Amino acid sequence: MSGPTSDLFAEDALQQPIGREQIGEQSYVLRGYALPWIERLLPELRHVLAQAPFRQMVTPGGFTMSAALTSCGELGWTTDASGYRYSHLDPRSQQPWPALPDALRELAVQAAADAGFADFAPDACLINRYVPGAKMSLHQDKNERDYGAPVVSVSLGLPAIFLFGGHARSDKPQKISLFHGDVVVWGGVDRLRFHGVMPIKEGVHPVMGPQRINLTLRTAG
Ligand SMILES: O=C(O)CCC(=O)C(=O)O
Repeated sequence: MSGPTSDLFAEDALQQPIGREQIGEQSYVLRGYALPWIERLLPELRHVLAQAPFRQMVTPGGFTMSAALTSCGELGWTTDASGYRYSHLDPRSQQPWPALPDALRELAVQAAADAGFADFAPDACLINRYVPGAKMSLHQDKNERDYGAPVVSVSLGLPAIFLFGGHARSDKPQKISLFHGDVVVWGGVDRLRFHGVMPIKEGVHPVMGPQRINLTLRTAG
């Protein structure tokens, strides 16, 4: 191949690391792991978003989150003035959240198993949409009923710098670049580590456009 398209892919190939990187005792980045699922994943995602569109949510402290959110699965994570919680109904439509799609579940279960967590049974997938400038502050995932199951987090679209901290908010986080198709899995002794996302840089992803979408699967109920 020649011309600008092949150059673009050549640059991507140089930029995107491959394989499995250990980032904690029981935490891994699985580089490009979701790519073989993408063709099935994107129509599933469009179907979910048609039923439960992205919306801006407000924290209990009154701040509007810069990432827009929605969910699929039996339980969806929400936040408003009265707190953070999982609910069976989408508060906007008062309907159940869209079902967890098959390819997304398969991908998450297989990624968890490859990272050492057999029998992952996700019942909640939070979907975050970041436009350039949007971020996620350091936080712990603590609204799930038990912490035995890992968190599986799929990145699509624009690259991001993922912050992976320790068990105290003040612990200096590792800065990990995440690209389209990367999957991060953390659990076990690392399950409650602080994590977040730095502001997304301006850009247009060739498949996803000017945005990053993150799908985070958990066992919540
Ligand atoms: O967007 C990401 O990579 C992380 C999302 C996240 O931290 C969360 O949903 O709890």
